[in-house]
Amino acid sequence: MTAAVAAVDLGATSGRVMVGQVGPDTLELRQMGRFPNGPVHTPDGQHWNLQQLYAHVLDGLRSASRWEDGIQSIGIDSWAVDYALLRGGRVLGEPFHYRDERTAHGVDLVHADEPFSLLYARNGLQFLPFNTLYQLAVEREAGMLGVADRLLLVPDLMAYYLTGATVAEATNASTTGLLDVATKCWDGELMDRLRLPRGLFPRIVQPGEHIGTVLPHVAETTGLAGDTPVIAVGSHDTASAVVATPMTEPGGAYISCGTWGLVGVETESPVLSTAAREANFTNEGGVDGRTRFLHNVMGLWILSETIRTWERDGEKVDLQRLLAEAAAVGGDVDIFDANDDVFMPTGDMPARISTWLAERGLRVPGSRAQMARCIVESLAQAFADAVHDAGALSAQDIHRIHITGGGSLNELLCQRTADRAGMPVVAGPVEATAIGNVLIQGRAIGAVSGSLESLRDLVARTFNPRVFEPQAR
Ligand code: LFR
Repeated sequence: MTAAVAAVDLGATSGRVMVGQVGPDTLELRQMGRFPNGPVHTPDGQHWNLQQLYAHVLDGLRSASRWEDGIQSIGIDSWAVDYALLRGGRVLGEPFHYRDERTAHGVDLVHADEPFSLLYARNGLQFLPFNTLYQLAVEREAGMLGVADRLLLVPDLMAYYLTGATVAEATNASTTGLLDVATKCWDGELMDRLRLPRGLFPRIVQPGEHIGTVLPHVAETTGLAGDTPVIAVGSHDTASAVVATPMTEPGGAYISCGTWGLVGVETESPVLSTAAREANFTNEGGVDGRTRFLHNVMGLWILSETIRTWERDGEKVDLQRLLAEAAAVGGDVDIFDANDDVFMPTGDMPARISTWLAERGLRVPGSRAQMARCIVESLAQAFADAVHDAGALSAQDIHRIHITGGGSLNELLCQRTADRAGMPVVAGPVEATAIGNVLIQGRAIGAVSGSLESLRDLVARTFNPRVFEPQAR
């Protein structure tokens, strides 16, 4: 049997709605709508415009139901950590964007109550200043937690808009810092210590569970059948991407490369060693109870924010041309540390890169092509280092790297990652996140069955990856 499902995949720079056809030998995706996303600045900081995203999602679902009458379910994934606060079902303002700098203060507040080493032992998460628990400390100080009675992470909020049900999907809940890494349940004791009301946090659901069926007005607006279920998938986009990474043999590491480069391996259980903590590796929840042992590298954000800076005055930069010119740059370029937090906020990226290099007596790129090359080389080195660390820290012998997401289309980045890591890079699929979303829905409705390994085997059979062999330069 082949089934049609709708995958809603919201990224930090764009969102899309796809129709997936899925069956034992079938896996096909068709894009129904793609729309831009990004921060919206208001006087109190940077937010997401989720009302607008929701309107785009409804449009995409309408196109999906016109394209294919038998849409059997909907799955939603997005970036992690961000949330809306609600009271009595009403959303209390648009969610903050994780790049909003208010989180720095939240870090001080939380670490005053619970030092990072103790937090790591409880939640297994790498330090990222925007993890939900730091954001919530700021909300607490602002008095918001006395008002709110519910917290919904972004994909859970979209599911609420579509169904009226309030749940917390497990893989994304694992990025809040408030899930016990051992039991995978909410850590009520930690919430008490941080003075976060336990009642804010909804029931946890696992990928594959039904969240609810679409509300009557959603069915009417989209043309979907009134009993169409919303099914929990790996609602953290990285969890969905890892599902669809064609790691069909042991020894593979993954890089889910979009705005971020999420570099790591899959493990059966968390790795909580001091070395893992010091290397800032995270243990996020994967589908089927797996652990995503990975490190966040800054990713294509550095390139896109550079281009945004260049385009500020209205000029348009052609990405393909820029990358071709970057590939043609002769000789070595000096590189920067793509893990340095200085590159995290929005703002003039080329200036930050130049300052970083100049302060260390390194060569500053003299042209845009050199700057692009310097960014790609810096990312490739950070990726290679993180792959090495992931293998060493998890005691896995890694000999192949899978790059999925938008980065898999960046040939220079794939080749230079292979060269710097000294192992082949298998590139694709580019839409791994949406494919992982489709696969978990497909399994929930019985169109496919089996373990993640057999789902990955289906990906490997239906998408042609491109292999970049390491070359000496
Ligand atoms: C990737 C991602 C990362 C998470 C970051 C912020 O889109 O979900 O996994 O660390 O965005 O949420």
